[in-house]
Amino acid sequence: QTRGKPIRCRAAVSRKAGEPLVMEEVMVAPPMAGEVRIRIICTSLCHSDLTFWKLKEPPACFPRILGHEAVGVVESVGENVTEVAEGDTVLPIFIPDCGECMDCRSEKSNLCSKFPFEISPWLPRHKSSRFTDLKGEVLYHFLNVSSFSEYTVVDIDNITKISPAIPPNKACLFSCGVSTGVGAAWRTAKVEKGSTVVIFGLGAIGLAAIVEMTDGGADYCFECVGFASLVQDAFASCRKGWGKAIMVGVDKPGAMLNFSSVEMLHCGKSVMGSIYGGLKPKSHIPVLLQRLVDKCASLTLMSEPKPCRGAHGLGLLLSLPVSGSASTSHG
Ligand code: CXF
Ligand code: ZN
Repeated sequence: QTRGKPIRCRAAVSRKAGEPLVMEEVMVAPPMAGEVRIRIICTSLCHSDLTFWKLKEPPACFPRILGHEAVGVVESVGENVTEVAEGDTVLPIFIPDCGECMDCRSEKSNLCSKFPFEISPWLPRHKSSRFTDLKGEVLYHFLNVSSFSEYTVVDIDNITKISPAIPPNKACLFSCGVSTGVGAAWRTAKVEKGSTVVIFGLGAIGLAAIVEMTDGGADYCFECVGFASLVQDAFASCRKGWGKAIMVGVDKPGAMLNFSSVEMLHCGKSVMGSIYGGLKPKSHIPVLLQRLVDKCASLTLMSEPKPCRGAHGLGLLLSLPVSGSASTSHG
């Protein structure tokens, strides 16, 4: 029985920019009001983890527990949490969905204004950390999730309940990469059947954004790598009159876009930003997961391979190269 008590468990701690993560024991405090403590059963690596692992300037901060693509099981809930209960399977998602603010109630936005998205070292509601190392030093959170730990604490507004029947190694990718790509096509660009589409960067996000590819100036051009300069190429590849370049990849904080104002004015094209593909975590993710279930049922894909679990999965992940040619979900 761990409810209400601190949990001692293993985590992969990022102590210094660009240096190997350190597997160590950490303390995870019980959830405060509006929060949920979850046992991570599967986590994957997104390119944004690498970006913030390598970054030396703020908003980078260390020591930190990275990781934001994950599936977990609720271990305990804080006061006022009724949406999930102990034992539920959940997908932590880095953008909040409070369901009450003007933006969460609007179909046009996924940018909650109760907890505006920021790269913060804290959990959003109480602006504090639930992690300490065994010396009592605070460990910072990452993207409201911090999944490179056997247990983590996440705000209820950053949690979507999912069916335990979906293999965690597949559901996990909906926490960020795959949803971001699918959402960019579905919710941000609203690509119609018959449109021409170009994807710059065919990683998990780019692949998830595909409709079809044709030659010529395209109706929609998605930048999925995270190079500001490539957004200009995407913009240049758009059809005049109505073409849209959609920014999906994440460049370093501070990277600037450079467009000729005349070109912008005369061409009738637009550039759009898209975080989490414009998806609303609590309403759109169940729809996407149901599509996965339907598709996999017809393709008999759901039964293999076995999901990676807990520390074994984490260990496996950490044994992979994390620089150079490593394949990650944005890249
Ligand atoms: C990113 C979006 C921009 C801030 C960091 C996280 N999304 C997912 O990796
Ligand atoms: Zn991500």
